[in-house]
Amino acid sequence: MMEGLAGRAPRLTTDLTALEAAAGRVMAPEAFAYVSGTAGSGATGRAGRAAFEALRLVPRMLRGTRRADTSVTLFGQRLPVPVLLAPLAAQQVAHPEGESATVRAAAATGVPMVLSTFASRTLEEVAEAAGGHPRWFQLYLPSDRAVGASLVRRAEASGYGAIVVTVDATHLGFRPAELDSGYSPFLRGTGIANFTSDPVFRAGLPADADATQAVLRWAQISTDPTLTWEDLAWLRGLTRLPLLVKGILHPDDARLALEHGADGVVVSTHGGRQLDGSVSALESLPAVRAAVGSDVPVLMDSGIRTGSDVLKAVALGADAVLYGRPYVYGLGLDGGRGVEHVLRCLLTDLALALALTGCASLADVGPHVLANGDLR
Ligand code: FMN
Repeated sequence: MMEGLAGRAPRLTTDLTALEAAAGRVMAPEAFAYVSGTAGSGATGRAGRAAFEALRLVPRMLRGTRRADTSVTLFGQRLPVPVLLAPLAAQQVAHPEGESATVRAAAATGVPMVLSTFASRTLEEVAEAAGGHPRWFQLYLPSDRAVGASLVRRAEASGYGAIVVTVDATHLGFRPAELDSGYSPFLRGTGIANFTSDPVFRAGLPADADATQAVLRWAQISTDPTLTWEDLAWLRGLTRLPLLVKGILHPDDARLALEHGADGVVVSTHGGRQLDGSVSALESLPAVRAAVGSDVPVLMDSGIRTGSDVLKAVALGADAVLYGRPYVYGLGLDGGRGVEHVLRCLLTDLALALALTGCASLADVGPHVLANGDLR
């Protein structure tokens, strides 16, 4: 970030609105529509941003902090920042290297990656590209449970540090931008690599199955609208890895997740891609935190764009956040270098936001950093 002061402009803009617009100019129109799209009227996507913008931080002065400590410990693992990359499917729509480029950028910045079940690279390929860098595996539990169990076993064998089971997309949201373009990366075979490489999935196909048959089988079994909390308990029995449930918005669902074996929850609207007109994740966060108590890890996503947003989420009870679309725009613009650029911007911005609110570390962040109309 000193380069700007040295008179060198960055290759990519540091302004996220401009970055999204630039990605829209270079990515294939249908790919950009897939990544940027939201459900229905877009109300949930807008509410996600509005919730952050409605909160105000109160700057504090002369605390003598040279550089704030942004580290956090989750499941016994120390992370340099309270940020992980959100699982975003089918990243080859943005760049041919897809998730392999993303994870290398994640490793360069110290930010762990949560890899989607519907990644365009296999979880083993991404593990190799990651080296020893920490990463978690996001699971959509397939209706063919044997395939689900196989995915979990492979994630364990490849060194993924947690399973994040996503529960808010057992029915896919109504997404006009995707519907109107008539485009699905998956139906073109992008985003099903973890299935076509899976021995249990392949055993369910005829020996001479072609790519179309694999896609059709994937479409039949890859998700399950009949899932219940008992299935979560079953999943709990499969693995000793930390288990998080992603897509929680009601405090009772957070309690149910813990009762059925979860170790943590992710408060999320799926980036506004599921229920149109939903409560925002940030609005739900304090109630979810209160429901699970202070010791259970609570993460959140949907609408995080700046360092101040991360701070606001932490102030309302999040231990860490998942960062979504902007890094895929970086990937579309400049591959792994673009992802790294976007992450470095966020991390610099977060360190500054901490310092400017007078916090020496994340432990100092609480509701008091937010203006509540009473500054006495
Ligand atoms: N969430 C999952 O749990 N699994 C996925 O495979 C997945 N794929 C996504 C693909 C795209 C293109 C987008 C935009 C989101 C996806 N999500 C998925 C949701 C993200 O993990 C995250 O909740 C969301 O992007 C956060 O919102 P934001 O990007 O506006 O910050």
